[in-house]
Amino acid sequence: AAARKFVAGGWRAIGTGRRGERLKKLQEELGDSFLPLEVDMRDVAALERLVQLSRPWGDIDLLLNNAGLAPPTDPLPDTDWERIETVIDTNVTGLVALTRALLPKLVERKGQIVNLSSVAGVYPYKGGSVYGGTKAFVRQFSLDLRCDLAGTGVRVTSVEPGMAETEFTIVRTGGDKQASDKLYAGMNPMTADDLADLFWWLANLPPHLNVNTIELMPVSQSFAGFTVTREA
Ligand code: 8X3
Repeated sequence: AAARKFVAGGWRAIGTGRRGERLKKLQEELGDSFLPLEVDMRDVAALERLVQLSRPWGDIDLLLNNAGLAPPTDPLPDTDWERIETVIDTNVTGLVALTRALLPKLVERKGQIVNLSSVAGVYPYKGGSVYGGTKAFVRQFSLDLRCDLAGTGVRVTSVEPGMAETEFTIVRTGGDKQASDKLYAGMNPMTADDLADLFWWLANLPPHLNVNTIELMPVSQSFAGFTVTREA
């Protein structure tokens, strides 16, 4: 959705992901303004090679760190280590590695970094320990990065969305489309396009403005308070 939005607005966009076929399809739709790159966020060496991109693709004005996923909401001891590791490698290690690799280019262009955190990084919920932990990392990483970037003109924002109906829950549940449909049924969740509009807004703010964090939810999602346990 973000690639569509930015290309429609006259930008060039590089789309990275593991599923090359999908990226190729998007290129057929978007044309020469879109460069598909098959990359796995868990492959740090491949991320570091992105710095070799030549012009015009190597002139990077905006890094949208969107890749991320959640493990199932099972209690921690019941969750496979492999799934936990994939989440940490993608949401934390991959995001830091890619940001680190592209920073010199972003500094050169006085660019912008938009990191996808989550409301789960601020508000705890049952089964969210690893996911929420990674997203709290993304939020704090974004804020601290601003200290390193003082004087460079590079902007950094932590975007913290609540429920958006994308593939997020299908991935979290290990491919259970019915569970995903049930979760979002009748609650009017945010969409990928809502988020793309937000990214577009952030990218078009005057260069002297930095939105540090921005949190958004669908109106139908709110808070459930604390759990209190009592002795019988
Ligand atoms: C996911 C947000 O509210 O679906 O980042 O857990 S929520």
